[in-house]
Amino acid sequence: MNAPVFQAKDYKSELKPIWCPGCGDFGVLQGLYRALSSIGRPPHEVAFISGIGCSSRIPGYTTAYGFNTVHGRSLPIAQGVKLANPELLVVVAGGDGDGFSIGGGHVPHAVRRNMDLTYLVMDNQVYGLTKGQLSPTSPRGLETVTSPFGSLEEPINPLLYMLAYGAGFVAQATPADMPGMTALIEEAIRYPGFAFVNIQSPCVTFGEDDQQLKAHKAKQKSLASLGHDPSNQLAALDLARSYGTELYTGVFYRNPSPPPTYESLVKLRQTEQAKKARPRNQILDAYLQK
Ligand SMILES: Cc1ncc(C[n+]2csc(CCOP(=O)(O)OP(=O)(O)O)c2C)c(N)n1
Ligand code: SF4
Repeated sequence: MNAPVFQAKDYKSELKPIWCPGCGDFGVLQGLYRALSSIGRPPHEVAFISGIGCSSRIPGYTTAYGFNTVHGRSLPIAQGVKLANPELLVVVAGGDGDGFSIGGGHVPHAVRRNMDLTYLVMDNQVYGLTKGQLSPTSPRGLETVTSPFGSLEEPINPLLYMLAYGAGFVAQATPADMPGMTALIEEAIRYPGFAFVNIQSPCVTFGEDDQQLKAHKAKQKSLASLGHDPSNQLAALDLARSYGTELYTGVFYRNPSPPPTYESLVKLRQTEQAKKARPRNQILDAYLQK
């Protein structure tokens, strides 16, 4: 077998991660480097877009283009980047707080618009960067600095959200299974449309305890080993209901007939309009003729 054109180390920047020792995000970053190496796109053809949080530091740790944006706004900015340059491979990364609290309102619109983006959420069930407050995925009863007697709220279910909004690719992974997680990231990136991977990435400092990776290893059940057919959306919805109790890893749903992406429809519209050559399209025509 030929060596990959770009190796994992080619995507690694000189900036040293400042995550706490043992943080799950280290594993996620390694998996990302490896997935990118398998895909083989050069770093300058890749862009990482994130919000704010420990996990949102990822763009700085890669040699790809990167934009560490504002809290909860990674998806709108990533969509702008993709639309401006559809040739870029755009990966969006961030935490459960960034994605499902402050950024939660953007999720359904990003999903229904269906751009070719990969959204990786490092779900650690707390706000890590701001020192361990309750997050939207914190389990009921979790004691945090903002819930010292235990959370009274039901967590949201990111897998069900994404499936219900109509995402074409929905998966879950854990860095406790590095080969499995790497393969899922690669598959999500290759999916031609909006793809979501919920990565159970423990916060060893403010999370439930510092042994979660070990617990994940023992607890995880691969959907493939259960005989799940990822083209079966109803079965995916049913399995996703176990978020928080079971740790299912693998592809919950992959649309067997992916619909056109938003950027491909925009391109089509631009071409049609240019053909009509109405005066109001002069600027667009000039742009297309460049
Ligand atoms: C508008 C705004 N509100 C609040 C904050 C403070 N803040 C920064 S990161 C963060 C939450 C981080 O949690 P999460 O997104 O789950 O990422 P993690 O650090 O756990 O990886 C908050 C509340 C901010 N930076 N900007
Ligand atoms: S606070 Fe938690 S999420 Fe942030 S770097 Fe430390 S272990 Fe990771």
